[in-house]
Amino acid sequence: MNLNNTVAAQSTPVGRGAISMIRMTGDDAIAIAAKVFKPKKKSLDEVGHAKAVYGEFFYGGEPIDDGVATVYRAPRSYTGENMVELCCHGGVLVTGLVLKALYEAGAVPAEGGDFTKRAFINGKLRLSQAEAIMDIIDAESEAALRISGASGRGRLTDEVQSMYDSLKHLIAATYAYIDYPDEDMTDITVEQMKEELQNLLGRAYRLKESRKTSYAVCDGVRTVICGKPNVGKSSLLNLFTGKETAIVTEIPGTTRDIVKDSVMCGDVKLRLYDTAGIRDTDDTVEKIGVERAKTALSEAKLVLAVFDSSRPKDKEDEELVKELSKITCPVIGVINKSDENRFSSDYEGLFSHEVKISAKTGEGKSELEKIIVDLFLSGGINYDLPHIANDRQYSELLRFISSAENALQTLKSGQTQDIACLDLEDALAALAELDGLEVTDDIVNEIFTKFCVGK
Ligand SMILES: Nc1nc2c(ncn2[C@@H]2O[C@H](COP(=O)(O)OP(=O)(O)O)[C@@H](O)[C@H]2O)c(=O)[nH]1
Ligand SMILES: [Mg+2]
Repeated sequence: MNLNNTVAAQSTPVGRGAISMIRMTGDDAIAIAAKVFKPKKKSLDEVGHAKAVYGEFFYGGEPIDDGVATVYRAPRSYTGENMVELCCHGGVLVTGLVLKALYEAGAVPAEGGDFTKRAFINGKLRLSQAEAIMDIIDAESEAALRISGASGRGRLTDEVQSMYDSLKHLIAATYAYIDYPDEDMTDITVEQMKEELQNLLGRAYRLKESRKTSYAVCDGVRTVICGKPNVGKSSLLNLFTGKETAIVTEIPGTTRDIVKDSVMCGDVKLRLYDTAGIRDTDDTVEKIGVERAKTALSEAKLVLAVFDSSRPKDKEDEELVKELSKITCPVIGVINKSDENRFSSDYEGLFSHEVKISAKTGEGKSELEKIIVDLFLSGGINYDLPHIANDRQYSELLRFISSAENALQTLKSGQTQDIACLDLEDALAALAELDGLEVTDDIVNEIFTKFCVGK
């Protein structure tokens, strides 16, 4: 990426609003802004770091609006470069003209994530902090916000850096043993090395656990509602969402396409998939729906298997139970229509978790929510601990764990340390990549393209 140019973009959502904010970063940010924005009293060049001034915007030599400019000076700004934030009135036309004036004065349009990418490249942020900014924007619950907020402030960075430093120290000691096997060159013994490695692995296992929490709270659990037709799957979806998300009728086979929505269940975010009732059918459209339901089941992280307790269990129910026995994720038996319950005993004991519920009256909903929260956040959320936020970080962590375990095994079996060293080096590289100490351009680009323009 070219860091020599100065980029500008609208940071507030595009559309009519009270105020628009346009951001600019780069060497010439202040000089370019000075051509478009004239403060009432002094020139923009004289404005100090993190100071705001009132003034007028010009396009083609004519004043077009009035507003505020805030100046940030390198290296203390968000990006580490000179930056200006311009606030004008939030009209689509006026914002567009201010931007156009900036482009004509020498700025180029910023791409998604350019500001944060520059902050990362200029060493103002680590990769996990940059990723956390995206998660803060996307947070849908206070719990999600608290987890990403802590990472944004460097909670994960601090942990990874501290593990990195310890491991580096270990590697240096290992090299000293290799180079001077007969001399007492280091302050740590092989025994202490094993202990330290065990300690680092303990910290890594805790980080591994933390991904379960961030997955449940921030990403959301892919939850598939399944069952034969007419048992109340769509009614259950609607009970969760609190609105008529899916069509409910007494006609079997109403739902064909998968109907999706996200809801909070305590601090657990559920990404609900309401599916077509699984049954043998000659209806072409319904058949496709049943296929989609089966595919959704294979990708589920939680299954709500719904049964109709107003009717006796039949062959279709039994086939579903058989089908679900092959699934590895948790399955909760949802024994529905408790308001008309005559046959609920038919459905008891089919799964390790079950609940009697009425999607019609809402009875039993809180028990179902409790089961889900216990499954995914059993010990509650410890906000003091660092959290792994995404699959990219997680895969580097797993690489660290596997290499560090190999190294420990090598030391324990009494093999020479140069063998352990190869694994230790790989474990170190995994930590470096986890938080972007060393990371390829491709990965950086991939991460930042997911960002909004102007962030
Ligand atoms: N009495 C009673 N009827 C229900 C309940 N849940 C759903 N129903 C009814 O069962 C029928 C099928 O519901 P629906 O949600 O469309 O089932 P789906 O085919 O599994 O999605 C509708 O007539 C619903 O009103 C319940 O808890 N109690
Ligand atoms: Mg339905």
